[in-house]
Order: sequence, then structure tokens, then C-alpha cells
Amino acid sequence: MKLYAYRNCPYSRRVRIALAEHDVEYDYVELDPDAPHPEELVGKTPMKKGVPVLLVRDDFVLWDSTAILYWVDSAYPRSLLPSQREPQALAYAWSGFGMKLYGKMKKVLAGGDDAAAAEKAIVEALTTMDPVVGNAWLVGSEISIADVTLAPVVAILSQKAVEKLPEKVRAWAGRVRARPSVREVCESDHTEGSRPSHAA
Ligand SMILES: N[C@@H](CCC(=O)N[C@@H](CS)C(=O)NCC(=O)O)C(=O)O
Repeated sequence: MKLYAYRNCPYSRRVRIALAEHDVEYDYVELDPDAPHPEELVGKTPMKKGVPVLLVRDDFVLWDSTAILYWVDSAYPRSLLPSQREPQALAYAWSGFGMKLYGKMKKVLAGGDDAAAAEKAIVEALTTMDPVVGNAWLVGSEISIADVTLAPVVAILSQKAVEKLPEKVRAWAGRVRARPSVREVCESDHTEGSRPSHAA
């Protein structure tokens, strides 16, 4: 299985964190989102460029992070999707909330004039979570796609920004930032190569 992704792309990071949580082995191929797709993908998606794309087999290619997350969830053990109807619906809601912050996350990572304002906007959005954040993960006692979707955003915040978060959100953000899958994906310079199944 091959994942075409880009190191600073939040959608790619979301997929990579989920694959790490599921302990899935795959080959990672760094692909500039604005570069044309390689021959191997041409004619297998409705796009000519863009990431992430998961090539499962030559005749099964997934090109959307949400579809990839759901497919991986049903194809591998250890679900990140709550099985109960209500927590599952909440996990979808949090995923939507998280993805709305991806544009701001990209601006922070890009640096430049907009970066500080983008980080401030992320802190403001995360602050609104305070009344609904509990002592564990966003939905229930296990990490879910809700946390995984917000993780790329939470992981790139400066320490100063984290300190501005209200207490409960800050504690949750600390759990997310300390998660091995999140550190592996968001802190490393690792790009090309294969991601072996977890040894540690
Ligand atoms: N809905 C897609 C969005 C992915 C996305 O916007 N990726 C960006 C890079 S972070 C991209 O490929 N942009 C170039 C393009 O879409 O052509 C998903 O969830 O995977």
C-alpha cells in the first residue's frame, strides 16, 4: 500500500496519524500538492493533482482523507470510529470542526505575515471547545477520528499559544501533542520511505 502525501498538508497528516494509530504498514511518497499526479495514479482518481491519495491496489485508489480514514477503520483492527450511534455522530461533528481549521494551520506552517493572526484564530476556535471538553478524549475514553482530525492543528501551535488555551482544552491539547502517533507524524522530518508497523 502506498500513501501519496505532503509533509505540511493537514489532510495528509490526519491520514498518517490514523494509519499510525492502526499500526498499518505502508510506503510513504512525498508529493507536492500542486505537482501533477504520477503515472501510477493517472486515470484512477477524478483529479490530476492533490494529496492525500492512498493506492491500496492498482484497481483500488482512494483520494479523499475522510474516505481513507473510514476505509482504514473498517479494514484494520482497533477502530478510531465510535461504534455507538451518538458518539459516532459527535465524532463526525468534531471532524468537521477540525477540518475547518486546516486553512489556518497551513498559514501558520507557511510562516509570513498571516501566521500570527492564523495562530490567534486557531486559539480562539479551540477556546470555544472549553464547555464540551472532558477529562479524556473528545468522544469517550478512547482516541477517535475526532482527536485525530484536530491533532494536525493542535500539534503545530507554539507553546505560547497553548498556554493561552483554557485549562480543560489545554489539558486535552497536551494529551494530543504527547500521543506517539501525533509526534511521529507532526514532529519528524521523515518524508519518503516505508512506515513499518510499530516496533515500539
Ligand atoms: N477533501 C480533500 C482535501 C485535500 C486537500 O485539500 N489537499 C491539498 C493539500 S493540503 C491539495 O492537495 N491541494 C491541491 C489540490 O487540491 O489540487 C481531503 O480530505 O483529502
